Order: sequence, then C-alpha cells, then structure tokens
Amino acid sequence: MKTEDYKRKEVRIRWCDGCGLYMIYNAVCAELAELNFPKKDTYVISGIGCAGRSSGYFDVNSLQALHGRTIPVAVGIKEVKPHAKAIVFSGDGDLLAIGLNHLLHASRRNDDIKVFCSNNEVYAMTGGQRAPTTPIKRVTTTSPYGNQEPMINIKDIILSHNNFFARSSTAFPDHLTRCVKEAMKHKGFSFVDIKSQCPVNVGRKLGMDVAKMLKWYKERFKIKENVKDLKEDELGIIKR
Ligand SMILES: Cc1ncc(C[n+]2csc(CCOP(=O)(O)OP(=O)(O)O)c2C)c(N)n1
Repeated sequence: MKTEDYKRKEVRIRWCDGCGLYMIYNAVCAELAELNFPKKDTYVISGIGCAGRSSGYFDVNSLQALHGRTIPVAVGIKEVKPHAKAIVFSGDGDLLAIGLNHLLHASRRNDDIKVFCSNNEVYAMTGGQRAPTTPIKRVTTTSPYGNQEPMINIKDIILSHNNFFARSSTAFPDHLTRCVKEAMKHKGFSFVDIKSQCPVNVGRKLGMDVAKMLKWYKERFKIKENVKDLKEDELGIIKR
C-alpha cells in the first residue's frame, strides 16, 4: 500500500496553510502504508477542534467523537475487534483538558490504543485560548499578560503507568516519523505528544510566520536518544 491509499481523496482538507497537522497526518498515513496495515482493520478516532477534523481525511474506518471522548470510543472498538489498530488523532485540548480523565484510565489499564496528540499549546479552533499545555509566560487570547499556570505534565502521568511515551515535533520530521513508527509497533498503550505549529492562532499573534515558527521550535527543543526521562525542552522516546 502507498501513503496516499490511506488518504480520503474526495474531501478537501480545511486546515490552514502551514499547519503542523498536515505533517502528523502524513506521518501516520506513511506508517500505515509501511506496515501495509489492512484498511478494513484500521480505525481512526478524532475529537473536536482543528485536529478533530482528521478523522474525515483518512480513508479508513473513521469517526469523529464528542469533545474529549475519543479514548472510550477507541477502547470500545479494540474490545470488539482485538486485531484492529485503534488510532486516536486529536488535539491537546481535546485529550489533555476535557478528555483527560479517559486518557488517564486508558493509560492505567494499558489499553492497546495508539494516541497521537497534536499539541499546538492552545485551543486553536476556538481562537487560541490558553490550554493546560500552554507554557508559563505565553501570551494567548485568554492570558494577555502571560500565562501564570503550570503546564500539565502528561509525560509523568503516562510514565507513572510504565507506558510508551514519546515527544516529538513537526519541526523535526525524521524524528516524528520515528516516534510514529515506534508507537504503532508498541504493544499496549502508546502516547505521542507532538509539538506542532499553529500559524494562525499562535504564530500570527506572536508575530511569527510558519518559517519563523519552525525555527523557534528547532531552537526550543533538542532530541535525546536512549533516555529514561525527558526534560520539558527535550524530544525522545521512552519505553519502560
Ligand atoms: C463540549 C464542548 N465544549 C467546548 C467546545 C468548544 N471547543 C471546540 S474546539 C475546542 C478546543 C480544541 O482544542 P484542541 O483539542 O487543542 O484542538 P485544536 O483546535 O488546537 O487542534 C473547544 C474548547 C465544544 N465544541 N464542545
């Protein structure tokens, strides 16, 4: 199978130009093609938000769940079709704010689902409001003087259950491909936190175009290999 075989052709993609979601979507389709995974056994579940649109763009069994409710749908699919690949493709707001409770329990149970979190550090679709993933001091629509709340530490939550955790970024495409591959191969719960650019509701507001945003990401993050833990500014794969 080819990458393009997993993409729905008749639907026009409505993500903004330069959005990181294109790269994440492509990386997941490319890995499905690499695995030659049967389309009939592949399920993509997305939530609400820009990332939530993804389910409409995969040419596999796909479903857009209610806001924050991707995980129970994926877990349900896996219960009745254990041979299937249940992929959750959603945003940081959807997975780590409204949907966090489900994520926590799926991780605790080590449910065999693959979670790809497009993390643009805001609620993008609704206008760039502060999310639990917004870094300290970041100016957003709802933190005009700079965010004062600490970020959620999703890495430690996932690792507290000894599950697969990877952090990558759309600014490092080869690393992103590697993280997607490892997550897909892993048996059990896998979570990939993908720091991804939102050119409109982050970039434009902070005075950066897409090229500047990618440069900014490259400066902010460093790739680490064979590590047991990651600092906030480090990208890597942790399997315990
Ligand atoms: C129950 C419910 N609450 C709130 C909303 C409004 N809403 C739509 S998208 C969204 C944020 C999505 O953020 P994220 O998951 O980070 O996705 P992004 O748009 O950044 O890709 C919110 C709060 C909604 N649609 N439904």
